[in-house]
Parts: sequence; structure tokens; C-alpha cells
Amino acid sequence: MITEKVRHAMNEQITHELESFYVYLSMAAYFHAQNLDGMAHWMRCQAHEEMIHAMKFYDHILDRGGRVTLADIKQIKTTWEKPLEPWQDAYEHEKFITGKIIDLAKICRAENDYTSEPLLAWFLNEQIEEEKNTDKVCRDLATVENSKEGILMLDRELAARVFTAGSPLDPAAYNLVA
Ligand code: OFO
Repeated sequence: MITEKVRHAMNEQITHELESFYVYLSMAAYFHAQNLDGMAHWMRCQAHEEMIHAMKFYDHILDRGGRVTLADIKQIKTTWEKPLEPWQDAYEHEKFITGKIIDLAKICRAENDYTSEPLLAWFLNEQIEEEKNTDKVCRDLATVENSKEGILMLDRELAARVFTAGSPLDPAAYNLVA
């Protein structure tokens, strides 16, 4: 059985993950409008992954006999001045999420909730990857920022992202996300 403190904190984390979904989808919409479909594709893959993150917490709460309660998602940014800016925001957002997962790990330790540790270890590792990926694109874009050819080359590169997981609402499919 999950404790009330852990249940509450994990419910909040579901909201953060759904906000992440919304943030990346908004970035995808911006990149489509800029005719940068490769970056838009990358963002759409990421939005899908964020929905899966939310569902991992959702199912963990359910599996441990808890009640899921969803909160409001705040209005997010919908436009940026140049392609580099959404990537910088994405990197900052991922650092924010890393902090939230660490807070969650601290709450679980204080509550002697060792059962949540494998899930949180998965998320802590995932955050290393998410910070690394967004930071790398920021650095690449900063290098080519004034070159349209450079931006288009990077756009093509980001179009190659492959995301094989199925529906975020199907645990059998989302368990494919390692
Ligand atoms: Fe971007 O890792 Fe979840 O939120």
C-alpha cells in the first residue's frame, strides 16, 4: 500500500509529466509553423514519451492500491523568437523535472517506501538522457545559429528519431520504452 504522502507527490508528478507532454507538443506546433518538420517530429516523439512517463506513475499508484487524482495543467508558452529558444527551454524544463524526481526520491526515502525505488531509479537514469539530448541540440544549434543551411541539416538529422512504443495508455506497449 502506498502512503498518503507518496501518493500525493506521485499525483503531482503525473501533472508535471502531462505538462511536459503539453510543452513538447506546443514546441512541435511551433516548429511545424517554421517549416522545420524534423524538429517538430522530434518534439512529437518526445511528447509521446512524456505521456508514457505520466502513465508510469499513474499505473504505479494504481498497482499499489492508491487513487489517482488529476490536477489542472497551466497555460504554457506557444511561440518563440528563433529555433534555438524552444530547445533552451526544453533543456531548462528537463533540469526542473530532474529536481522534481529527486524531491520524489527524498519523500519516498523519508516514508521508507523502498518499493518505489526501481521506478525512481528508472526516472533518474531517464533524466540523464533527457538533459543530455536537449543540451546537445542547444549546443549544435548555437554553433550553426546564423546559417540556414546548418539549421536545415540539423532539422534533417532530428527527423531520423525513431520512437517505437505504442499507445501511452497501453502498459504492454509502453514497457517497451527502456
Ligand atoms: Fe522529459 O522527462 Fe518526463 O518529464
